[in-house]
Amino acid sequence: MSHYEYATPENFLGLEGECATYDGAQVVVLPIPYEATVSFGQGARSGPRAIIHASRQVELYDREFDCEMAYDYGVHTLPALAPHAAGPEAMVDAIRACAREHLAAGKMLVGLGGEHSISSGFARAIHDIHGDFVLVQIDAHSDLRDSYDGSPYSHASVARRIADLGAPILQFGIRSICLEEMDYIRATPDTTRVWFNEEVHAGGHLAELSARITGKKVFLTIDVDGFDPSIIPATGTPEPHGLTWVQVLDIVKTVCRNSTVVAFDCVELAPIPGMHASEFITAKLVYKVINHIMHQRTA
Ligand SMILES: [Mn+2]
Repeated sequence: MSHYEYATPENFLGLEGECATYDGAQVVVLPIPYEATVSFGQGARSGPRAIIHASRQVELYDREFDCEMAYDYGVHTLPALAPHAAGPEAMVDAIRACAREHLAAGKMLVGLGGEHSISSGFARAIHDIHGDFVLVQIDAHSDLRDSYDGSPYSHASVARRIADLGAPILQFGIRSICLEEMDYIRATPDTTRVWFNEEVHAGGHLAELSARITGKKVFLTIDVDGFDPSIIPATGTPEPHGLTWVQVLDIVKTVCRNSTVVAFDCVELAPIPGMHASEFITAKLVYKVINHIMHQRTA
């Protein structure tokens, strides 16, 4: 057997043993390579596989917590959820049914997209299992159109579909928006709060974020295009003047310290062949976010 080359398992972080089994893991990663309603650059369907592959090279030791945290909480990676041929609404239902099963089992659920419409399925499952929750969204786009390209389940309408569930919507880094969305934001100031990119760059947003989520359940969704494209260029609709690594993590830390994060997803990575920085940075981000969530859960 020693003649055979050793290969790290093709799961999130490349974990082996008890901590990678379903029963032995508190965190479950669900890859959703779904891409049907994208408007511009293609490739989000390759996102989950690229993130998982890159994650095997992410250092498990996290200096911030002074331990190899993944071994403490355990991470099980599920097989990828197959795209539903009947269209976006059927896909949302399929994601909802799958997510509900793992939330009901008490797992911290992590979705890897895929296009942003997958978050609608997660949100419905969270609503089914946990009831009221707040959406915290990091994104270049507010995704608040009532429909886009004729579909209410488009990735460009995902936040609106989640608002339909009664969830307050808190958004950070928005810098591409249409008039319909601006009108909606102005009409719903109590339930929709948007910090545009220049407001995040100016600072001062964390105190209000904290006040709006304290004691509540949160669904955290990170569209990688929320980052500046100089950090993560591999996404379908990159926008300039995005958030930095530190700005995103400050928002994540504030969310984790002041609320209970019940699910998290990371979407819209569209890998550029031969340019692996984006998937590695995304993999590191996902591990970092999980560490903050699980640190708070076990504190
Ligand atoms: Mn976006």
